[in-house]
Formats: sequence, structure tokens, C-alpha cells
Amino acid sequence: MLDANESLRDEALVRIDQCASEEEIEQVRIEYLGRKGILTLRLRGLREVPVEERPRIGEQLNRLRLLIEDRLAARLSQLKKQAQERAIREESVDISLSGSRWEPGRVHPVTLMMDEIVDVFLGMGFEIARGPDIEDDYHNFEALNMPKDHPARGMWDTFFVSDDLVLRTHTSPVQIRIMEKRQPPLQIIAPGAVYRHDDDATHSPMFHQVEGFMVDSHIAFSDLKGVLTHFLRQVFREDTGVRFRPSFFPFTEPSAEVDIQCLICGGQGITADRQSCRVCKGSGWLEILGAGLIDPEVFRFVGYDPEKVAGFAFGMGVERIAMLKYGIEDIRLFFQNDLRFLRQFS
Ligand code: 2U9
Repeated sequence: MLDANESLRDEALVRIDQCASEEEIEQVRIEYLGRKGILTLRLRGLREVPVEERPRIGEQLNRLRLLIEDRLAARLSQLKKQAQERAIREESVDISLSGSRWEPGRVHPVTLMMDEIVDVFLGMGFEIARGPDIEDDYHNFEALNMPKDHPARGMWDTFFVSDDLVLRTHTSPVQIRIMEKRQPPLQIIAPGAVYRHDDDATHSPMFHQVEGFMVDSHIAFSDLKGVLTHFLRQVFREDTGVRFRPSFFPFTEPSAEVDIQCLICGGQGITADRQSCRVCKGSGWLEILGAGLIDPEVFRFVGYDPEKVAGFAFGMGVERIAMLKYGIEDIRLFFQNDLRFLRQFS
């Protein structure tokens, strides 16, 4: 081999061995074999070599090109292998480290309260029914004795989905749908989310209700009193005082609001330090649910004969009951998902 080519070979092989990255390999390749690379130019320069010398020098240069290509490829695969080995070494898992613990999830306090309420009614033979969160005007209002433009609709700040569709403001439409399909005797509870345009410490735009009703041939107000008193004494104290106060709802007649004796002051209205009770505002009573005998108009809407059937119905806010039971002062705590709050219930 000519001296010039020999030193070119030695120099190229050293350069290749010194490459420490894929980028450097590529640089060296361009330097020797690229369009303007040293070896490329020498091959092009063969034209100036005397004819009789050309085959020998040409062959030499070609062999040199193959050698450089080979070495570049070998060094590249060596570098890749080293990088892989380093990655395996550095990324290896230290199995002697103690693991990070996944805290198991919990049931949300509203769900816990809802389940507790539902369980008491299941124990009295009620069955559970559910319905859509988006209701039509007919089932949410009209069939519950609230005609279009009736002022009673103002009791609910309604979210409208369209002229005819609303986010249900109560779960009462579930009961309407059941009566449309089935005949008495019926004993049903309707738990679920409801929606009202309301937002402060005691009102949330989405909250949960459990409503219920019983329809048969001879249902009286005393049946309602018995069922609700039993329910309240299961959820609160066994000796809780219960009172029924006259009220008005468009879908029940007569209607009542139901109070329990204050859980804080025991119905005294004053606390041990002789202050007026903060929770019941000194009245000794807490309003806990609404109820009544189903209005004959509602029976007519579902095709029942009000002369032949009678029934009672009731409704309660699940968050409100949980707030009274656990002394929670702001309904928004249920929906902010602060784990310090949620972890207190299980
Ligand atoms: C049918 C007929 C009658 C359900 C009833 C109430 C009284 C009531 C409120 C309590 C607190 C709703 O969550 S709250 O704001 N509910 O006061 N609900 S009677 O009456 C019905 C239901 C369905 C077919």
C-alpha cells in the first residue's frame, strides 16, 4: 500500500476508535466517506493517476473504503451495546427498598348516608326504583300537579336542558313512572341525584334525595307517621322525639314537615352553658324531611282512581341528614374532595 493511503488508514482507524457517541461516528463517516470526504476525493483523483497505476491504487482505495465502513459499523454497535448496558445498570430496580403504599379507596360519606337510609326502608319492605337524571317537563312537574306557569314551580330553581327537558329537581318523577307501569299495592323508594340552581353553605346545585311512597287501598296518615318515626329512630337515637307540622306541597294533601328533637340540646333549645342552641336556633327542633298523603290529582294523572286508592309520600335530602347527624356545617365539603374531610368517614 502507498504510504499516503497507509497513513490515511491508520489515522481513520484511530479516529473511529476514539468515537464516543453515535453523532461522532456520523461525523467521522462524513469526513472520510461523505460527498466531499477525504477518501471520496482520493477515489475521484484516480483520474490523474497514470493509467498503469490506476487498478492497483483503485483497488487499495476501495479496500480502504470497505475497511472504514466495517469499522464504523462495528464501533457503532459497540457504542449501542455499551449504552444499553449502562441503562440496564442505572435503571435497575432496587428490590430492597420498601414499597410505596396504595391507600385503599373509601365509600363517599354521601353514599354511606344514602345506603344507611335505604337499608332502613328495605327493612320495612320497600323496593328501590331509579329513573333518568334528565326528565321531561311532564314527569318532573305536570304529573305532580304543577301545570305550566303554575307559581308552585317557583319552589324549585330549575336547570333547563331544553324547553321540555330539565335536570330533575326531585326524584318524584321516578314514582310517577312506576305508577304509570304498575298497579298498587306499591312500596317504593327512589334514591338519587337531583339538581337545583342554588349554591351556598346549605344548598348545592347537585345533591341527593331519598323519596318514597306507599300506595294501597287503605293507607292513612297514621301509616306515614309510623313509617317515618321508625325510620328517624333508626337513623338517629331510638328515643328521638318526632313531630309533624302542617305544610304545603303541590303533590301531597295534607302535607307535613317532619322535625326531630335537636341532637345537640336534646330539645331544650339551650345548651349546658345556658346559651341558646346554635344548631336549632333555640327552637329545640330540626326540620328533617317533608311528607304527606298523595294528592288525588296525582293519582288521576297516572290513571289511578283516587276513590279506590290512597297513599303517602315523603322526601328528604341525604346531605342535610348527614350534616345534622355528623355536625357538618357546610354542604360544599362533600364535593370538594378534601381527603382530610373524606377520611373521617368509613
Ligand atoms: C309522588 C307524589 C308525592 C314527595 C315529597 C316532600 C314532601 C319534601 C323535600 C325534602 C327536602 C325535598 O330534598 S328536599 O328539598 N321533599 O318535602 N317530598 S312529599 O312526594 C311525592 C313524591 C312522588 C308521585
